Amino acid sequence: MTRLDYDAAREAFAEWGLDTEAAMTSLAGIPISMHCWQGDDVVGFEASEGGSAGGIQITGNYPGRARTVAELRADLEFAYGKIAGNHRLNLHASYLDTDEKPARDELDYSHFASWVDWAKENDLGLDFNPTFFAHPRVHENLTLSHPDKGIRDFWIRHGQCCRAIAARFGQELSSPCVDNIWVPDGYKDTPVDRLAARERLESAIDEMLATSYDPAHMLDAVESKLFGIGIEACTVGSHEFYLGYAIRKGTLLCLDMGHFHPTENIADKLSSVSMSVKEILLHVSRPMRWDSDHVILLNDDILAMAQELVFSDLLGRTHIGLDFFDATISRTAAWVIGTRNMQKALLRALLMPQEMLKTAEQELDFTQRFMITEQLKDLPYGVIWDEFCSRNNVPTSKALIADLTAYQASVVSRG
Ligand code: RNT
Ligand code: ZN
Repeated sequence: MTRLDYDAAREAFAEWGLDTEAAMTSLAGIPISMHCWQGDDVVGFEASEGGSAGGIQITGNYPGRARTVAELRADLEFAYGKIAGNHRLNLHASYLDTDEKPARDELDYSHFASWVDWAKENDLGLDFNPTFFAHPRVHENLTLSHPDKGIRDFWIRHGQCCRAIAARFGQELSSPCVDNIWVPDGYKDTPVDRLAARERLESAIDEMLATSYDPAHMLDAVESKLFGIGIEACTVGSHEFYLGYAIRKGTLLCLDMGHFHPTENIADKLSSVSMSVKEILLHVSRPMRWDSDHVILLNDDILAMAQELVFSDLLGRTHIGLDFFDATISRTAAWVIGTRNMQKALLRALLMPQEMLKTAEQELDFTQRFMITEQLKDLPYGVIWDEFCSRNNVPTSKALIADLTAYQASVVSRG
């Protein structure tokens, strides 16, 4: 296939003082935590308990859904093989691999040990999430903030097991495992005692986090949300709730791009939040009118997010996780294209004349800033991307489409 001239492109960037070699090296070192749940529409491998999905909605019935751990791993191996760099897998507790049928509050490392073996074989880090949805003990969309102590305690125990598992993941893989807590708790109609619900949630999380683990093994994160289907009026774990919690208790804060009002600029939040919390977890997603979890495109929202990470020097303390699930297209194509879009956005951010732009702004020369940002858009970013992929032995352009299409054809017969 024709490849455009990298040397000419490198020169075009050099004229702006930009080093494409350094940018490619930086990009190769940025791990992205790919979420397991795009591979099977958030179904998981429990001897299915069912119950409330907690406001998460998956639509579509595209053929090829991974139905077993082996199928999911095969799909993941294919996907990672098309993505340059060493990355991570973000597992949910519902993706256990065992012949036993442990209840959610009986999970232990043995139920997930094969994932660690697999992660080692594939040179991947692991992140983890307790699963507070799709279970009969999610009652009236409430878990950790339920008025019934028995229900709260069940979910506290679940969270505790998951932290122990996550810490072991981090220890085994010598890389901290982010354990992200998201609960669906909320109300369809306007509650009258939001404070009581939030106080219950806070003390439940406090209890869950009471055991401390070595941060070299495990990092706790908390994820806020604005609303979900069936939880329109109030989410107990709102943004303000968890922002305050993370600041006071020293946890990571997870910002999911779908969990705010659709017109809010999530990229804008990073610098502010970074002044008060040590580390951030991102759930890069694409809401469409609501928290719809569409696959991420290389669009303005993602570019803005990547630019903030680079310009505010936040890559060292931000864990980039993805959170989308679309069952109307090939699930492996969604993983590969979505993850590569995140990388493409980072590459563009790494190839912007930061100092030039910051100086213009500092001098209140908004005309310069405007002219520069718009002229940059004509630079041959695609050529650098192709070079990056080629050096990392992953395909681009029509060759990538051919590979994704062929793999999808190979899984189409799954029932
Ligand atoms: C739900 C949250 C949460 C989930 C995953 C599956 O609204 O975004 O992160 O998507 O835990
Ligand atoms: Zn999320």
